[in-house]
Amino acid sequence: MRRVVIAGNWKMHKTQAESLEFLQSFLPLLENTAEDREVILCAPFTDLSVMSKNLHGTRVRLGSQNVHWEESGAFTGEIAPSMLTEVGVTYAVVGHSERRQYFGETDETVNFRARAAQKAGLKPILCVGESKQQRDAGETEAVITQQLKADLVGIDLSGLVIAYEPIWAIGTGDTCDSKEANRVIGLIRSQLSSADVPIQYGGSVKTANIDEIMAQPEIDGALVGGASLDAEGFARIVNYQS
Ligand code: G2H
Repeated sequence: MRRVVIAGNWKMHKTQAESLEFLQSFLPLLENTAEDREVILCAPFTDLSVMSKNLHGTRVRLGSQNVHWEESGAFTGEIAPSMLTEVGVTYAVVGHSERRQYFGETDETVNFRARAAQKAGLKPILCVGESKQQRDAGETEAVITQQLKADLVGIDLSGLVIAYEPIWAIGTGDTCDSKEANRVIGLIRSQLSSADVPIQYGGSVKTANIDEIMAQPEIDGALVGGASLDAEGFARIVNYQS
């Protein structure tokens, strides 16, 4: 039985004060959430410590939005795995398309980050997905196959979550058709040597489409950006109707 994993990716949103305000509204809304749903908030680095204190004893796990592969050193602007585990972080997003697109991440650096995360006891949420141009050229399968091959070198699949995020559906309101997302996620699963890896869909997930997305048999959860910023909205997503 695969796990259901719903993660909010706040990107560059929310100060510490705003993150605490969110939790105050959000946590009570999880009282009746099905036991088998894992709930994660991937917050900006500056929020993690204070959030961790406020999440103690709750079911919500914390995630970072990136992690470096070295433990320390002259890497301005980066964060080490142990700095994250020390403040109670459990998950680390790696290879988000915004990192690949705007910050020069390659499959090689994504793989370094994922491996270092696992070595430190963090669980990577590895993002893969094709661009509009690649989709239009019929390259979706080839692109994803190549990403998986390179990103998963040396990775222990038992501690991994994968997020399929078609780049053209991110933050655009242009959600990938749920059946198509299901198809690609099935393809991703067929390339893994373990059948147990939770695979999420990400890209304009919102309250209006979460039930349909989660009804798809291959989809084990969601990585939610914009719609995770509002406590009531994200709680509705976590409490999707199955
Ligand atoms: C995709 C997603 C979260 P959004 O990046 O990772 O963002 O839901 O805003 O499309």
